[in-house]
Amino acid sequence: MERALIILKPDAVQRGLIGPIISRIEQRGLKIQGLKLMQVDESLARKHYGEHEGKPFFNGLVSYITSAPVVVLVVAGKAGTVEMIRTMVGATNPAKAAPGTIRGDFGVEIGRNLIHASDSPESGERETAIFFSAAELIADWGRATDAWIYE
Ligand code: D4T
Repeated sequence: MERALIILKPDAVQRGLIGPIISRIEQRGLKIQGLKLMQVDESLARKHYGEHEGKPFFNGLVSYITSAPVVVLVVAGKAGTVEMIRTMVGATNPAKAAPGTIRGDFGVEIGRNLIHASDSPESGERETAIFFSAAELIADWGRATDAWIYE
């Protein structure tokens, strides 16, 4: 199993897109291991986006992600799941994201790109540990449909 941290950013929450976006994840057959509504503070935002510190869009990115509540999820599946989720999310710039992707169906501009998803299994583990305590995660719950999703 591998897992990704997903953030439904403030624009997704404000626009009432929590349900439609989470539906896509559920309908795909992926398993949710953690889920909560939270306010990201500046220090958490700077930690999460540390690789972008110093870039021209960094301050805007921090103020965007801290501007209103977000929904964070941990989503798991067999090997290849993190890449599958990135494909579902679409290109960073919604203006260039393919139709059928989350950003390509719901967004128009890079500074309001609705969703974050970890870019590798390693990032998935690192980011999960930043946003969730062990007690907030249920890693191994059995799902009645598992045998109908995985052979
Ligand atoms: P996140 O990290 O939010 O899932 O987005 P991506 O993984 O798809 O893209 P990223 O890390 O390269 O960028 C992080 C975040 O910064 C915003 N951004 C990025 C921006 O506002 N202007 C830019 O020029 C870039 C490259 C959008 C996503």
